[in-house]
Amino acid sequence: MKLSVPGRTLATATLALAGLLAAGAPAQAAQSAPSAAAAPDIPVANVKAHLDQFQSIASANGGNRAHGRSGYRASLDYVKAKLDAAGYTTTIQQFSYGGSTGYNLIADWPGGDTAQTLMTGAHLDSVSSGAGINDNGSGSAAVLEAALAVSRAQLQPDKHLRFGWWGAEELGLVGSRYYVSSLSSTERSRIAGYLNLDMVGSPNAGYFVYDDDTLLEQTFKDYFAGIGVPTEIETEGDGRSDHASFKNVGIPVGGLFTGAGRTKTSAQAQKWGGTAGQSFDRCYHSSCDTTANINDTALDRNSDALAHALWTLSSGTTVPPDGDVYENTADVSIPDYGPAVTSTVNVSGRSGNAPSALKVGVDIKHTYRGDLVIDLVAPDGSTYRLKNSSGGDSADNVIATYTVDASSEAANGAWKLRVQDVARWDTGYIDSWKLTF
Ligand code: DTR
Ligand code: CA
Ligand code: ZN
Ligand code: ZN
Repeated sequence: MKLSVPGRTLATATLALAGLLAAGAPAQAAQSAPSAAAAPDIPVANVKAHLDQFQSIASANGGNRAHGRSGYRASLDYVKAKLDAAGYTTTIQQFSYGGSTGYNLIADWPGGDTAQTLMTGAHLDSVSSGAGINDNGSGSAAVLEAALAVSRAQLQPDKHLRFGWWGAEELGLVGSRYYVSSLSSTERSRIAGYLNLDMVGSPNAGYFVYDDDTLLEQTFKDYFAGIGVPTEIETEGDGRSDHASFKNVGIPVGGLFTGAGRTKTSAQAQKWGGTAGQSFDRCYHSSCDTTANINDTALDRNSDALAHALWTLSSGTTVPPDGDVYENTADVSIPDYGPAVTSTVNVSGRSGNAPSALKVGVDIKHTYRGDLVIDLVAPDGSTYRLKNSSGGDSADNVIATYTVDASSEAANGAWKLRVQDVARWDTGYIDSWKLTF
């Protein structure tokens, strides 16, 4: 157990993101973003010009931009050249998959606090059956144009901005997983958030916002509310694009999506226009996913929403909120379908009671996390339920920060995290947990 001054731990990074939006804002407006300079409009014509280039590249390289094919590397070289000319520091990361060489492109905008990096990304590869202009030329082009807008503005944000274009997403998030796995835990904790754009120009568009990190979600929703466009929570996305690679290691994620093969309902057509009973993108993973398969309005709105998020989230102080962290990093194995286990954090030297917003950062590696019941047990034995079991939650790992009103509890004493696996077959362990006062 160690007392660590708020540094770059995951929980702190999450809180720092909270702090980012709250810091500098009056206490009563804790959720409002600090006054950031307004983002510029992203000219959709510029985004479409990148799509034209991706289309030409596909046409000149066997009709696609897939992993392992010449069209992918040509797409990456195009994006890299634009960024190099705009003053970015670019890096090509190479990996192997399926007998072919894959590539990620990473671009850093010089300046800003690298201990609080805001990252944005999109997969650059297509499926082998087509040019992949909506999936995911649209996301790649929108992220590229937002990065170029940062350069045009010579933005000097408080946070460091990093952008990524991923290889081999269509084969299973291969490139983004490779990138994240190449980071040390310290490097991961320096990424305060990751924004993902995958399919943001669907012809029969919906306006979906990822519902992972609350602050990132709200930032995007605020933008769309500001232009009078209703949004829905992205429900089919968990694990379905590159944000999952970041979320799986506890990095706060957000993103935008205009829909793939699912069908638009009548209610959705009422609020968004388009055609009910038709899929959002009838050319999903098909050869007809060309520049003719783009809804310009959707592409424009999502590009502008990304610029809004970048300008908003990258400003604000880098000082994480006050607080002392008490942590236990010892692994504790959780018996399958067995008795509860506990991990203890001893708090001492504090006066009075614990806060009404005690942060409980939890990092549990466990397959099928729906098996798990998680409680915080105060020194006097009072129990606070953090997570119930859930038969439908088949995702892995519980990497989360819970907020508990512990104001009726004395601060000092032995606090315990109690975890029980209440269903058979899946196993795991408490990796670490922490209290932030
Ligand atoms: N897997 C993505 C398309 C996709 C399907 N559902 C979602 C939800 C959120 C983002 C992307 C997607 C692909 O084919 O690249
Ligand atoms: Ca625009
Ligand atoms: Zn995609
Ligand atoms: Zn796809």
